[in-house]
Amino acid sequence: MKFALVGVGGAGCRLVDQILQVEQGSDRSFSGGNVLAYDTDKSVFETLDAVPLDRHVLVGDTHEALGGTGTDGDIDQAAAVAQEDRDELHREFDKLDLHEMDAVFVVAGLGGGTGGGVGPVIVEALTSVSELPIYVLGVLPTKAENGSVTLNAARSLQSFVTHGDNTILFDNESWYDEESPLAEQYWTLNETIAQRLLAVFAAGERQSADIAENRLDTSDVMRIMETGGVSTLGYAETDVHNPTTLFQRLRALFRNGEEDTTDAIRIKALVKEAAESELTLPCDRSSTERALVVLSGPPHLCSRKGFEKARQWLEEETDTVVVLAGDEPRPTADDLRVSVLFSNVTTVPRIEALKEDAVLTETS
Ligand SMILES: Nc1nc2c(ncn2[C@@H]2O[C@H](COP(=O)(O)OP(=O)(O)OP(=O)(O)O)[C@@H](O)[C@H]2O)c(=O)[nH]1
Ligand SMILES: [Mg+2]
Repeated sequence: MKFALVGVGGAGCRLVDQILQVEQGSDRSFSGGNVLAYDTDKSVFETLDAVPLDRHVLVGDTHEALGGTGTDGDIDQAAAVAQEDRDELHREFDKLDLHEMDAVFVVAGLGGGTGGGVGPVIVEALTSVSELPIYVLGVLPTKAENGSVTLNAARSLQSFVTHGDNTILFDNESWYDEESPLAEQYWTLNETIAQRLLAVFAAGERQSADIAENRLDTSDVMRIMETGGVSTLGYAETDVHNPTTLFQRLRALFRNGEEDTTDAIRIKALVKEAAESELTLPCDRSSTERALVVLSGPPHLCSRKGFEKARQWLEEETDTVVVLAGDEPRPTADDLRVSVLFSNVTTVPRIEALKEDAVLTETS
């Protein structure tokens, strides 16, 4: 899938930069450089390595209260400034070649003043100028952050889900290490987020792609995402032996049914591992509306039989009839990777807790 990336606020800009770095270091082309980075704090732009200068958009610098130094968590002020400067913010969309894209990802930290306040305004604006699905990649804060961060996250989550076509969440709380400061872990956390997002949404965008047996179509991914609501990603990988000599390849090609069955069992086990892995947003998997499985690895392992078994298992496990699967063959790979997207999950303890904490903060 081809998608434009629009980062908003510190977390959003850093994540877009991280994803772009991965793209530039790979043989994939998914954003093709169609990126924008919006922030009210100009110091963030200095920390970006991959997003080019002409894509840095400073928001609200002419407003006295902001002046290019950020909102300090003030979500209302950020939203008001974004509404006022709407036309200027929209003009930047012209830099994106949206005709070449399948979707747009707006990326933001939901607890931030800028991410949570300016982010939804940008999502809304994009939906009004483009027919493309506008997806959100959002980061939830940790419990240890102050009350206003929680309140921002609870409020902005509601706006993002209302205006965006689907919101994929990553929960810092379940991924960060309490023993060290959160900000020191941003890079590691962002690496995980980028890896998981790209394993699903950039599959099939390899320039030297082989013909896949069960090709993952962009329309399949979009169909899964069509549910709206909140979504989460799982991932698992394992090392495999990839036959590289001609003899080994021929043997793999003409192998008997027994080996095929072994592969099918392996694939099913790995899909199970991915589905039961720590999700970007922990949830009750059976509350998902639709699911997608992406298998990436040596072509001989992307067997149809394995796929069907894995798909059936997931169908039973999540109690949903809409489970799609696709593969991404990587001829020289010596690992097998499985990614799972659970779309529109509705039993999410972290979101319930966030809402309760927000009510407590508001009333205290
Ligand atoms: N995973 C991850 N989380 C981040 C990162 N930066 C910030 N966060 C989280 O996102 C929340 C919002 O932080 P920022 O994105 O810096 O805030 P902002 O959108 O710039 O908003 P203001 O600075 O308040 O105007 C924080 O409370 C953290 O929980 C990051 O790089 N990675
Ligand atoms: Mg900031």
